[in-house]
Amino acid sequence: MSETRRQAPHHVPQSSVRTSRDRKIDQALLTQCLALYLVTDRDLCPGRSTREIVAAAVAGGVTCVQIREKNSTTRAFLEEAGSVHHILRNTGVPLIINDRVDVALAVGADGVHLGQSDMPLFEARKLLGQDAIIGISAENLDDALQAEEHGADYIAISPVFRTLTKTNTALPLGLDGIALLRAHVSIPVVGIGGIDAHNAPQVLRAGCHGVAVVSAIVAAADPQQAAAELKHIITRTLEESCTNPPTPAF
Ligand code: TZP
Ligand code: MG
Repeated sequence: MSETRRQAPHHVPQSSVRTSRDRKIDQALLTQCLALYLVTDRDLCPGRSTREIVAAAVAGGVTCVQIREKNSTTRAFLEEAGSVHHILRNTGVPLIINDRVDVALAVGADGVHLGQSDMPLFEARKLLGQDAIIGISAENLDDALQAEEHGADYIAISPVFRTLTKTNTALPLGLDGIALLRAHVSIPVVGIGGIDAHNAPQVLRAGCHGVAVVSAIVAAADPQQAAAELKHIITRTLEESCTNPPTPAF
């Protein structure tokens, strides 16, 4: 894992998500990095490379990037992750690898994102160490409670709404599901699944610290503009929520 101190973009305080204390994740900073979380999908951007999409999305203001390669060879995944790592260097935007702890280690990514049938958190933590960011997809309250208990750094509530991007999802948890999970865990939570510029404010008002999107940026005609629009909406909604915090549910 590289110890490079990343230069934060304007929206992220000027320090690394990883700090030099015991547990190296700075949770407040990680929470900010989850505000607009891009998950890549090469099948949704024919004619454009994942690198181009990531560069445009970062210029538009995404605060975290996850490389998700479901149909690639290990070598192609490594190459993609390596070049995205290069793009993100000195931006303050963390690089997260979907599913593959080995790829994360090989490219020196900031962390991994694991689903319920991927490597268990405990094993991933053993391999990656205390200063890696590990996110877990939670499809219900039990998943979320277990993820927090086992030391996840954040949870992705998955899916919030119906989506065509991923076919093997659990039933959508909806806004009530966000409120329920958020009421029972104290680590940061992002929503994923069917989120776009129209419904992002509802997802944040229901209790998510950020939104994770695939098609809203990757499949947009202008990914930079799509990211910038989402970022603007998210920033405004989060600022409003600071003055009007959501009523705790359940
Ligand atoms: N995990 C749960 S839903 C999903 C993933 C990767 C896909 C979300 O895609 P979109 O296009 O933002 O609905
Ligand atoms: Mg997975």
